[in-house]
Amino acid sequence: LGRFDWMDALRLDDLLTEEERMLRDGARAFAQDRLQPRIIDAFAEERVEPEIFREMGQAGLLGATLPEEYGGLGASYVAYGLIAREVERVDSGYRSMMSVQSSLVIYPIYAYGTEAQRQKYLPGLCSGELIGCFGLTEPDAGSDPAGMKTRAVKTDTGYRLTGSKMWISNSPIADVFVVWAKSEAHGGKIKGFVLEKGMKGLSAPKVGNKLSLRASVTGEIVLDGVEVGEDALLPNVEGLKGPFGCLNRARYGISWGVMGAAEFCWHSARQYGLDRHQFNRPLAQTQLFQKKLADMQTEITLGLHAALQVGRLMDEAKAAPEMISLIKRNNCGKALDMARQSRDMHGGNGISGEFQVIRHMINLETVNTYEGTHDIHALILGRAQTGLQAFF
Ligand code: TGC
Ligand code: FAD
Repeated sequence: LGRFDWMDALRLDDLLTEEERMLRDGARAFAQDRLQPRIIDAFAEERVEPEIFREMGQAGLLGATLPEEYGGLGASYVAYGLIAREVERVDSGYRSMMSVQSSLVIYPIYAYGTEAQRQKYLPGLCSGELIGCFGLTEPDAGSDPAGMKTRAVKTDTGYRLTGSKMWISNSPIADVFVVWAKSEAHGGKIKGFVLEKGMKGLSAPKVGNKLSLRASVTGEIVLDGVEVGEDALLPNVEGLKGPFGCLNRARYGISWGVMGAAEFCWHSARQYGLDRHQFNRPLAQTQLFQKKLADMQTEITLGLHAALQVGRLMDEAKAAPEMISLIKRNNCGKALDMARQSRDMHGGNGISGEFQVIRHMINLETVNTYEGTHDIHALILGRAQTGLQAFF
């Protein structure tokens, strides 16, 4: 008979390669040694620490799937997911910083950019010397990015961009801005542009009073007639499939990441139940407590194995966007439920920042919303099985 490891019920570990286990262990050590000691205060003080990008870069956590010649590790998408899980075990905001940089900035420059753009930006983005952001959402275009108003107009030397982006992770501290706009010169189709901090007409004010993801800064991108050269255009993609190609990767990473946050909440509830006694016995010796722990163990195990399967398919270039919607939606929704449950199992202590579960719970509200809300992914899956479009 096999051995049962309560923390790895279906032996995910056996399904990883030696290299993936090594990268996972390195990411775990980095996250626990460098990120965990800072997060309680950083969240409480809404403090963003840009130097984290350089530290992540040194640890090889940025652009890990990129070929080595551009600053990556040539790692698998499974390894990328394992990194996201370890970082988000500490905080969703830190994972956000990592995944925007890797999937939403490094990836489009690599996949859609010229060789000159790759050479110019990728090494600095992978080392964390440069910080990137991704501007798709607008004040009046969130779930429906096709409704964007940002425009690129052709000039003699390039393009003039006008519009505004809203809810953009990292934008107030970004050096590099990947911005999506409708381009007149391309028949009104959506095109990507790479902008740089300091360009005339470009600003990125911070969004204040954010009660979730407080360790990751969020801002606007204001484009007040920003003039760029032809070399700012990402030439190799047009239409919504440009930004969605990036989102597929980020959403996939999130499906692993949120399982890391959920694992933290599960382990914390288990330990709390063992330590705390009421009615002359540990809370963990009550049937209700054990049922909740069993539910968490089950959902996390299933969520991780589903993410692993999609990761393997991504590495074989066989993953469909609907598969990613399924795991992004399921894992975010389940992680949020588990964080709420864990908060409850900690009783009054559950609302204290010291026990950390309420921070995960509050963060997961954002993660369940960004990169396509829970309901938007339901509509993507509903369309895929009925053939009927229910968005409008
Ligand atoms: P639809 O007609 O479905 O598609 C339009 C074109 O796009 C292509 N496409 C995809 N391509 C690749 N991967 C995908 N996942 C794709 N989904 C669609 C599609 O093939 C088509 O191409 P073409 O060549 O035929 O034109 O478009 P729609 O307008 O009906 O879209 C509807 C909907 C709801 C599915 C879509 O707009 C959607 O997913 N909305 C959610 C928006 C979203 O996810 N925003 C994310 C913003 S970035 C962010 O949140 C970062 S937070 C990161 C952090 O801090 O960690
Ligand atoms: P809306 O689209 O207005 O949705 C509001 C509600 O209506 C949701 O419940 C939604 O599910 C529902 N809804 C919408 N349409 C339908 C429909 N057809 N049928 C049924 N229900 C519907 N964006 C970026 O581009 N880059 C970033 O880096 C980035 N970072 C973010 C960081 C944070 C902290 C946050 C909060 C958001 C970030 N976003 C970013 C934006 C994020 O992707 C959007 O918030 C998200 O896509 C939802 O858009 P919205 O907020 O406009 O909500």
